Amino acid sequence: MINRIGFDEAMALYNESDLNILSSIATQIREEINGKKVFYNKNFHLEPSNVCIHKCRFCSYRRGNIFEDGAWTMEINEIKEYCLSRYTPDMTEVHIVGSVDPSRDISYYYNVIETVRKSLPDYVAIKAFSAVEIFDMAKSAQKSIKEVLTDLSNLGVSAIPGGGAEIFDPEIRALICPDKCNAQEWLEVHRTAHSIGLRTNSTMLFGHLEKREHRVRHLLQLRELQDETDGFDAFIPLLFKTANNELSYIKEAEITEVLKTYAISRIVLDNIPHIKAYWPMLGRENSQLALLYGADDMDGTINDSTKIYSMAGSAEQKPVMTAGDLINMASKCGYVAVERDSFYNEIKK
Ligand code: V47
Repeated sequence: MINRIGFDEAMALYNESDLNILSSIATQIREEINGKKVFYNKNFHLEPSNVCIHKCRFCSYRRGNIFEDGAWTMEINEIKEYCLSRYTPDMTEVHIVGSVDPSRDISYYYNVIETVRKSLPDYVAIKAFSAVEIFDMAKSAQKSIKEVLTDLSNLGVSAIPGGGAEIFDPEIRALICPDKCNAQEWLEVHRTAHSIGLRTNSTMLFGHLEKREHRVRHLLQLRELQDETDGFDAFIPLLFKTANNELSYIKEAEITEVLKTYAISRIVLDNIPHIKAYWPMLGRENSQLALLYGADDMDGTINDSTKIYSMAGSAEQKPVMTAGDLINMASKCGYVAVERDSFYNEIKK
């Protein structure tokens, strides 16, 4: 690739360009890749448990055991009931991320997938388990990552969400999430998923203890893996939400910094086709702004099925959006909303 942006240039753009310039560069790139389209899907989330062995300092969702206030863990017989309570017939995806629950072994997670697969029509794609959960399943079952991913794929998983990447820099990672898989291990799970044909997403948690230079290096590491495998569909910049966690003393990043980070992500990640403005985290208006800074995807209708961001203080306490809402939001920004499936195929009515 000619004229690819490197670390120094990305830092110079980040530090020296004003918002207008970043918006226009990011918009030019997003329109070259995705035209005037803003993608969305019809989906719901399943969070089987929030009891977790890991103690990520940014997390407001985890509980240390089932007796703590706000803890939950679903039995297998509750999974089907939950799916049927959230699923509507036009949905095309269920997004499953929970925790690393010490009371569960790998057979539970396999059982969750089998149960979801049996509960929903075949055309609903299962996007399941973050790299951290998959890494820990393999470790505790003494299986290889490839074996676990192959088993999950055979049971019906067709994509992996982007969670758990946080920030790759080892020093910052040691401060915010010291006890879970490291950057190389996260990347290895995604590399292996790509090698067996699973599409995956990627993320970066920003606005905590990291600096811009750590973000740019994180983006470059994702870009390098994408050069190798071409298996990432989307990148989701995740803004650290500050309520109810051990890092609550940090002030939430200003919207100008958030938008700059979206634009820099779009500019650096020249090989990842989609940048997602995840509205349960950003809120509706800031998601619209992100569309003007390189984002081309708004995720989905959600149907009040995720608690990760409401527990961290997001304005979206019961995240529900209709397709009409998403279409209007895109159109007010000068874009055309397009319904997609989990693999960015357009759904034609
Ligand atoms: O890995 C946890 C983040 C992630 C907080 O793949 C927090 O389509 C901000 O990965 N403030 C899980 N972020 C969610 C995730 C995701 C979300 C939307 C779409 C996709 C996708 C993936 O949530 C975790 C962590 O980085 N997180 N706590 C917090 N207080």
